[in-house]
Amino acid sequence: MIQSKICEILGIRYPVFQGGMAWIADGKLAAAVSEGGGLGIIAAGNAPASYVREQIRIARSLTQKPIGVNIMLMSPYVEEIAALVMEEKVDVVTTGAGNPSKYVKDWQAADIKVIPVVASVAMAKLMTRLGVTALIAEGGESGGHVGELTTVVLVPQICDATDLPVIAAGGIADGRGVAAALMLGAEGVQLGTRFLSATECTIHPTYKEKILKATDLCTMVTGKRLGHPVRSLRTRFALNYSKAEYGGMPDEELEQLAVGALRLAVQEGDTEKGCFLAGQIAAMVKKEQPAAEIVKELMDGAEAVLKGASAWVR
Ligand code: TUI
Repeated sequence: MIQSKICEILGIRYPVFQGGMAWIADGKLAAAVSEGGGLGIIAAGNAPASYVREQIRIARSLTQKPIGVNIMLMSPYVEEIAALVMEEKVDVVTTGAGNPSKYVKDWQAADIKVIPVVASVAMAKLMTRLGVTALIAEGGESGGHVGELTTVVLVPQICDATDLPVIAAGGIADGRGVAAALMLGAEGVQLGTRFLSATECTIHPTYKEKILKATDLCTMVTGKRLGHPVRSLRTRFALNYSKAEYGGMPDEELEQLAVGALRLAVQEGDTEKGCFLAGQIAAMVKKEQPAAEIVKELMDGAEAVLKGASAWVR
């Protein structure tokens, strides 16, 4: 069985995090992953604090195991949610899309383990100085808001820059990806797209179907012009957005085009106006299955790969 320090630190069986996908990673999905031995993470996204509180309570009603909340630092509700996670005593906070420095001390004082996503070596060093618990190094293969570097390039550099445990994210679909991440120096992995196919994931059936039918070149990045590149499925919406982006649509109009697009995909399955966030591994998601089975399959797969690889060493 593969167990690393991060399992001990967090009190989890397998070093597998389920990514905090906005509007998708709710209390039900997070609880299922935690029950399966990984770390389930509720996404705050752009949702109000009341939604996040409700989801935390749902998760707590379904599992006694540790759960996390992902705070999207660009959210208009970030201050309220930063306070809420302390009131609700969540076990772990992960952050994304920015610098969480100003909240770290308070969270630590509340006994919350803080695990920020870092997209650069400079941010990894800064977070290490603040004494966070671990770091997530997320490469640009991931879905949603993406950084510049790929996982295979980012992870070893982050590992070299810190003594903290590093969790690799972006482009990981199965045991091979988990094994590769461990070989790069990571102690654990975070997956988002793979969990879209979980039985407990309550996205619109159209969203699930699109993931299950995806092929290798079916994601694209839009939003670079406004400074917020986002990877999603190559749908009518994404292609129209891209055309507008490179066709000179004014910034305010372009921003308007994306408002509510995520919710429309997740809740309505709207392929005309919805933005279906997905990572490059969408094509490797083959079937719907319980979250716990996904976690187990990832770790059994990694173990088999690592055992096989060690046989090459003379
Ligand atoms: O955050 C994500 N993925 C996301 S957030 C999101 S919602 C959104 N909606 C519209 C525009 C943008 C986002 C959908 N998917 N992943 C974690 C992540 N964090 N990736 C990259 C980063 C990151 C970027 C900059 C972390 C730190 C950072 O620091 C910048 C600074 O302040 O120095």
